[in-house]
Formats: sequence, C-alpha cells, structure tokens
Amino acid sequence: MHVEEFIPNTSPKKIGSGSVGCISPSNIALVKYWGKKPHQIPANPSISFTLNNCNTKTILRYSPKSTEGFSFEVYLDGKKEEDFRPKIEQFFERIIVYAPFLNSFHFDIETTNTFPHSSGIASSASGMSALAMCIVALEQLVYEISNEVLMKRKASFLARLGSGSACRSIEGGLVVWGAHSAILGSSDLEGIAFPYEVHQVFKDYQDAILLVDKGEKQVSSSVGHNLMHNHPFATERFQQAHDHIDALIPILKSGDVNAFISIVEREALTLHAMMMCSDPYFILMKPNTLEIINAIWNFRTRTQIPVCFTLDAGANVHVLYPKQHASQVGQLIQAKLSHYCQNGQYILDHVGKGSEHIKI
Ligand code: 2P0
Repeated sequence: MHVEEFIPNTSPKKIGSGSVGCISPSNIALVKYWGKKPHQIPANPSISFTLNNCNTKTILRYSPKSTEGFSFEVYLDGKKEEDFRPKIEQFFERIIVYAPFLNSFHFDIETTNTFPHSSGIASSASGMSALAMCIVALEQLVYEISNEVLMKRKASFLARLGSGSACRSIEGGLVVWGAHSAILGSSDLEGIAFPYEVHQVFKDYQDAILLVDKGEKQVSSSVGHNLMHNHPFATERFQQAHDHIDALIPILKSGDVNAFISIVEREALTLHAMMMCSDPYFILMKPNTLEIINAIWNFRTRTQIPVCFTLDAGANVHVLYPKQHASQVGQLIQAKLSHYCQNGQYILDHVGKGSEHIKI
C-alpha cells in the first residue's frame, strides 16, 4: 500500500459554494496505540471498538476563493473556537498534498459533540474523523469520484494525519490500525475493519464511560507518545501489543469473554504503567479511578458477571460488558460507581457502525 494512491491525479472541476456534513463517533482502544514514528506512523498496531453515542457532527461550508493559503473559521456549538485553529491548521498542512483543493475554498467548520467538550473524552478521534469525512465528501464533488470504498479508506488515511486514533473511527465494529503480520490488509496508514469472524457477544458490546475527572489533562497524548522514544520498556511494550492482537484473533471468534478481559485490562494497566515509568514520569489516574477498578473486580468476583475496565490517556474509566448483562451492570454503576464520578456523571454507549455522511 502506498501513499500515492491517495493523491488526486485528475483535474478538479470548478464548483460553487455549498456544504457537506458528517457524523463520526469516538472509539475505545482494546490494544493501545502509545508511541509513534514520524508522519503519524504508529509504533505498534492497535485495535478498537467504534462507539456510537459519543460522536461529533461536523458541517463543512465551503465557498470558492482565489487568494493563496488556508482560510477557515471553526465554530463549536455555534461559537467561534480559536483554540481549535492550530490543530486544524496543522492538519491542513499535513494533508494538502492529498487534498490540494483545500487552498481553493474558504471554510466555515461547524462542529458539535454529543458529549461535553470538557468531559475528558477524547474529542480528537471523533472530531478529526468527522472533518476528514467532510473533506473527502468535498473531494468527491471536486473530482467527481463515486468510488465509496476508496473514499472511506481515504477518510481514514486523512483522519490519521489529524490524530492517530481518529483513523479508527471511520469503520464500525472492531477496527485495526497498524501493520500486523496476522491481520490481512492491516496498514500503518489507515484503519481497517477487523477482517475475521467476530462472535455475536462482541458485536453489541457495551461501554459505560465513567467521568472521573473532567479537567484538562496535565500531560497531552502528543507528549505521552513522544516519551515512548528512549523509553526503557518500549521494545517489550511494542512486541506485547503485537502478541495481544495475535491472542485476540481466536478470542474474538470464540466469544471467550474471560480471555478478552485478561488482555483488555492488562493493556489498560500497561498503558498507564508506561506513563508512570517514562522520563519524566506522570500519573493520569486519580484515586477514584482505582476505587472504580477495585469495585469492578469485587463485583466480578462476587457475581461472575464478565465486566471489565479499560482506560484512555486520562482518569475516566470505560466499563466494558456484554449486552446481556446490561441491567445488572447498570445497577452497579448507578448504586456504587457513579459516586466516584464528577457530579455522578457517566455516559452509556455501545459498539456502533462508524462514520456517516449526512444530508444538510
Ligand atoms: C489509543 N490513545 O489507542 C491510545 C490509548 C490514548 C491512550 O490514541 O498525537 O490523540 O493525535 O496521534 O490519537 C491518544 O492519542 O494522538 C490515543 P495523536 P491521539 O486510543
């Protein structure tokens, strides 16, 4: 697979003003991406569940211009959002080779999230994938392209250049990003739908996101990724991610939830262990993160219900469980776990279908 296939090779058509739109979900990694090489190439492959309810809706309004350079405004919930500009500017610079028409329009980017912006839920995955989908929709108009499969792949390719994990939010279900010898078609350049048989239990897995700490993170993911360079355990960690994906292939097929739990929880704790022994070291978990983990373990031991946790680069806890246990886990969350959340807040989500274009 080569980057050249994503460079337009026909002449653009002149189009007038208009708008395109998209809804794109967040995703939660089971095997984590933590560490990268130049040009947004992951240091190891990762696999995630695409979510459903936590999503970003983006409308891209475009009008032709003749001046040089990028021209855009960004709005979050109807208000101009200057803080988003640097990341979008950087995104445009990274993708201009693949989307040269970006220079030919002024853009108003209108975006809304279903989850609170300050919730500590990564909005970069849903936000960047939504914007990438809109850009690809515009490309289809400019170059009169009707190949939907190629365009979805391109959306993931572009989203990766905005934020690595965003490339896993285009496809639904289980998504793999990063070359892995046992996963046919896997690539460092784009996320692909997990290509093998998946047991029914994993097709509608539930994810309750417990909002432990909604504040700004002390250490950004970009800084965290960089600290994997020269990390004393980097080589072992990257190998472990490969091994975990190898192990997950038969588990996802058989529906062995206990084996699934053992890998998913080890991944979450390894991610945070890497942070805790990098140079400089840091801790993103909060006391209530640990309270929740212990409460989940106690509940699992007592009831034998296969509920587990995973963590992102933050203090919030993702509680993962099969749909058939939704009511008991719902009671656990309501009665015990919500006390550890800021203002008792949590979001119930589940595996979803991926990004989709919307009619404006
Ligand atoms: C993941 N995370 O696999 C891991 C686990 C956080 C913990 O991908 O620098 O925002 O934009 O490529 O994608 C967060 O990192 O980083 C992330 P960039 P990104 O979901």
